[in-house]
Amino acid sequence: MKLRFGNQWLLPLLAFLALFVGAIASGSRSAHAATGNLVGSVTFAADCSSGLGVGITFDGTNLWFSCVGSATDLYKASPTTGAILGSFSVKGGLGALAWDNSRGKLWAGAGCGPGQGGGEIYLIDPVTGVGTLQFTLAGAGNCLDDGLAYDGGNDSIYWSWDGSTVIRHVSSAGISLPDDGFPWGGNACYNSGLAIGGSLLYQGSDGCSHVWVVDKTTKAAAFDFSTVTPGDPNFRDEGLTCDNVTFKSSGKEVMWSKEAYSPNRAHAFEIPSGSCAFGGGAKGPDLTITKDPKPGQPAPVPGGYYSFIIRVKNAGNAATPPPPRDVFVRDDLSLMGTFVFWTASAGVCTNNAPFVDCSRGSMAPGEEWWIEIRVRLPGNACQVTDRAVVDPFNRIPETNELNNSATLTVAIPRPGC
Ligand SMILES: [Ca+2]
Ligand SMILES: [Ca+2]
Repeated sequence: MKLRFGNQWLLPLLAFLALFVGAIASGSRSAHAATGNLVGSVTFAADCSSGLGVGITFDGTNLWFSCVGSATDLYKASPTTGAILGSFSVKGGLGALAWDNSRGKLWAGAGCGPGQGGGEIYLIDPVTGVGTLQFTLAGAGNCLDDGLAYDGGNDSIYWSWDGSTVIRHVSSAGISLPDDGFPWGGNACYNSGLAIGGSLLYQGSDGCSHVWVVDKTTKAAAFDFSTVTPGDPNFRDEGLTCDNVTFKSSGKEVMWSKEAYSPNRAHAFEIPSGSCAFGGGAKGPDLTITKDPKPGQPAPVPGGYYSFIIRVKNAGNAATPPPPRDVFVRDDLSLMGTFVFWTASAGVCTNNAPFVDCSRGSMAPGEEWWIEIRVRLPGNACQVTDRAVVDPFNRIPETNELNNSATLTVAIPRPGC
């Protein structure tokens, strides 16, 4: 937004009327012209004490919005009724918001709170409302950030300050990326809201009521659409957020766009299906593994039996791509002992000494798989060690390939060790 003052007294009535006009407009257009159709509107049950709030984001269930220069600067609200479900005093002022579905937290920019210069980027716990400064970006023109997007595809942040025509692109640690500082996609006004949840970057334009969409890598224009809202003539794009959930029953995915001035409200515009998942896009498959001694067994003795438990999890939360198939674990017993037996929550293990190879079918997001392996320990070792690897031949692409092995070392008390 460009900071300004406006006459807003007609807006409650006009926002109400917009629902009806928008519905008529949607119904009168062909299915081919769906992008940009007004799908829904919400007026939140609380205004900011300053009268200004630019941030909006969707966490998969609810909308969150922020307030500039206000003691209460963060609200959680229903996307359908606008009812307030939670409120927080985080920093005395917040700007743009972006839900991070990988971390389950909110990224937030500055909103003219005490001491803020405009470049501060916070990560906020949605339960406690505690916000922690992550880094501060240079280049802010004033104390307000009105554009922030989190890209779960590569754990990065897009940021543009109030009145900007360039967009910063940094890692989640604030490190400049190769395309950092690229020009925005619009041809008039300034960039305000930013949103991403796939390969496209959505860019709002305060003052021009238009959303420009570019390929995030090449920056080539993909499409654009108007957000001029009948019955709400002062409405402009300040914050943007993708929502592929709220209107799913009607087969629609939307971009919420938030107005800065009271009454606190947002309109939802249809976007192409699959083009922008909430929260920066879901996290794809990520197999993880741990290995621990089986609890409750006697202390290890030379030549005795010993059991350990391997736990594999698909830590991703993505419905697409499909869950990884043929998940495979190789456990190396060469420095551990001799195989005795296995048992598992799913799948089959085979003794291919010195390996135990275990395989099962697909693993849905969040699904866990445990394998218990029993060995006979050597009679002459002071300690044994064992390494298990999931997807050892890397046949499954994952968001993190570096967390696929676990090592267990067990000391065997005996004289001379
Ligand atoms: Ca992994
Ligand atoms: Ca892999």
